[in-house]
Amino acid sequence: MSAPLLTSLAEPDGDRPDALTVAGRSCSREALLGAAGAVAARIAGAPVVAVRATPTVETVTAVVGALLAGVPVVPVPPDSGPAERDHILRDSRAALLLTGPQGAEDAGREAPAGPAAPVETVPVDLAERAAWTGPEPDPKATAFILYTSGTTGAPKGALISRRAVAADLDALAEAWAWTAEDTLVHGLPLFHVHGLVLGVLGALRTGSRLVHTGRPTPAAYAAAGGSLYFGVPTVWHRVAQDPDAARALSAARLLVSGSAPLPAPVFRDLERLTGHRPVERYGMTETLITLSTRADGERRPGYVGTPLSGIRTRVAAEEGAEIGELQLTGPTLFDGYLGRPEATTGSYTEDGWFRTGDIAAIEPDGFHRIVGRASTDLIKSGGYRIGAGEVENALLDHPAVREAAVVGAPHEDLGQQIVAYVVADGVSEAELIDFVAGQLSVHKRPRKVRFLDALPRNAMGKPQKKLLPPA
Ligand code: MCA
Ligand code: AMP
Repeated sequence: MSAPLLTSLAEPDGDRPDALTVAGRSCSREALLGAAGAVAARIAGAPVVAVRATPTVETVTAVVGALLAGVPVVPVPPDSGPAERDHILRDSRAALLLTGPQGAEDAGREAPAGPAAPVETVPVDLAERAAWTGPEPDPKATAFILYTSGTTGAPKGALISRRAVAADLDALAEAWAWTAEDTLVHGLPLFHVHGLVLGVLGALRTGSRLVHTGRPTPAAYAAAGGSLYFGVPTVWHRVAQDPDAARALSAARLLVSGSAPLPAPVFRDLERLTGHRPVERYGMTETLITLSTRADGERRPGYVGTPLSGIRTRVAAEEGAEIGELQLTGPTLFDGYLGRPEATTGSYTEDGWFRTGDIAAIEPDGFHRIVGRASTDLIKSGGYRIGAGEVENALLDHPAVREAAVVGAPHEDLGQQIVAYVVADGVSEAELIDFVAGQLSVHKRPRKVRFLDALPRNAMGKPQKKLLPPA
């Protein structure tokens, strides 16, 4: 029989009532396992299940239940509008959508309209308990289908296997000396690799306590009293702007940044205020985390360290150049994009290395530096990956918009902010921002809209984003 993916649940610690805390609600591992067992019994045999990924104990229970039963999980961003949610549900063919109790989880948020795709909504009830006795699923089976943006078109579903998750979490535990003695704290969304795979499954595999703060605010991080903290650079920038909150993190063991480049000034501010040089690590939905600095090693501003155990990297540089596309292989790589064999093939070189699309350099001592992305049409804003094409298509769905070009403009807090250039009549900036926020996830909305008489185009009629006026 294979080893369990969620090691710590095999021997739940019933005496620790706060093994898991999400947005102020706690439960023991035993309670989590019981409630997840009831979910597993309810959905066993389904080909795939969607989870409305609010930051709640119910979401964790739903994900754990699906993993127990060996049913692949499709996390759905809780604020996604009809266009994005429908695409995810239809493309993944999820017939079941697990949700928390409506109301409690949506406090202060407008209730979204029911899903238009043909799915049955299954509420997760934490009071239900069942002992799950099914066998540990095949490590080669899919754990997650994670929807992620490309440069054009709608997001693609990356197939992440159970063994890739296990390999990545074990490599990270080794690099960060992450053990059951740790208390992990973060407040990241539960529909991406960072918050869900590392931030939830990592705790359940290593056995560390988890405090999910609901939102990743500096005050909540300061109050949580953890030993290990995860954040995207925007979160660390906000912590560094709040010296009292930052100083409260001095007692931690390790501060970890990832999902986007950590600006060197933020690295230095954190060191000055907390006494910690943050660990920076690099990853992608398709590869999980592949490079990191280490708990017992040097941490250098601007560098993402060395390959994790089992990962090999190379830089495909032009003759004489030191920078080029970062390519990699290893046990953490995905199994392709659901239903898109051509996109899957296109993401590998002929000799089988994954093409990250990131431009990198490798120093003689093996430290990696991410220089930027090959395509300007993939935007990173607040640590979220957003395809310019998806936002352009959403804008073009508005009846008043005739042309649209979307770019990521440098932004001190978000890294990049989404700026839309449109040719449109009789519509305001606020209306277009709300329109995109309503169709896609809220974080995909442009923060600024600029109105032009025409988009700059070349002789072939192709829009020239480089010639757009400054944001
Ligand atoms: C604002 N809001 C609106 C609108 N404007 N709602 C509807 N329509 C509008 N026009 C509301 C939002 O719903 C939200 O409400 C509130 O305003 C604040 O939203 P926003 O301003 O967008 O938040 P922010 O402050 O800019 O968010 C910063 C953040 C966030 C918290 C750092 O960007 C974040 O969570 N980033 C994490 C991304 C991440 O985890 N990436 C990992 C990808 P309310 O407050 O009610 O919600 S995995 C990855 O990259 C790889 C594998 C790796 O290496 O990790
Ligand atoms: P996603 O697929 O949302 O997981 O985004 C992956 C992308 O995030 C990578 O291709 C990089 O462009 C970026 N990224 C993640 N971590 C880092 C980092 N530490 N430094 C620079 N870029 C990063």
